[in-house]
Amino acid sequence: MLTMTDIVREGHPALRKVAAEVELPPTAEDRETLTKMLEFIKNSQNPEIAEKHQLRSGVGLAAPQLGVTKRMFAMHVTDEHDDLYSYGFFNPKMVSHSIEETHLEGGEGCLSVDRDVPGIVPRYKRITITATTLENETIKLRLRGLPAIVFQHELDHLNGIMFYDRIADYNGKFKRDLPKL
Ligand code: K1U
Ligand code: NI
Repeated sequence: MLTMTDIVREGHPALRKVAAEVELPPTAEDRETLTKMLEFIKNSQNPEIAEKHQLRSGVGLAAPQLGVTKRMFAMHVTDEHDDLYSYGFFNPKMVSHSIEETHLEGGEGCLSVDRDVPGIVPRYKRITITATTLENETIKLRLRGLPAIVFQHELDHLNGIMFYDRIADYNGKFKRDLPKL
């Protein structure tokens, strides 16, 4: 099973690369990696397993976070209706999005970032995505709320983008708008 020692941290070059498309159908090795990533997320949300193996709780994990620069990620998250979005995705794409944006009030975190980075991370409120699943199905899904935010955070990892790259610098804008003394 994967543990926190398998996850690379800020400064690792894999987190800043644009990941390569996964050749489909995926190899047994790629399927195994993605299956383990989904298992890690589930384990991290199980208090007994998380405590035993010292796992930080997470709702998603992207292959570059393991140092593997391939376009695949896992997410395991429920929405406000308690509907579960549990997927391993190969070559995920966001095909359209709302104009309207949203954000998590408390900001975002990342399993590859061992520090608190406060700030609002703007995300699209509703997105339509396509991907090939671990079950080898090509799917098209509409996501909103937390599952949409998690999808965008993980997709960013495949493009070398960290959540804090997107933090709106409201304070800086405010300062620039003030007249000079
Ligand atoms: O990609 C990662 O490092 C995992 C990360 C994903 C994520 C965090 C915040 C917003 C969107 C996506 C985490 O899972 S951080 C910790 C976490 O468990 C969590 C975050 C938001 C809501 C609920 C839990
Ligand atoms: Ni992250």
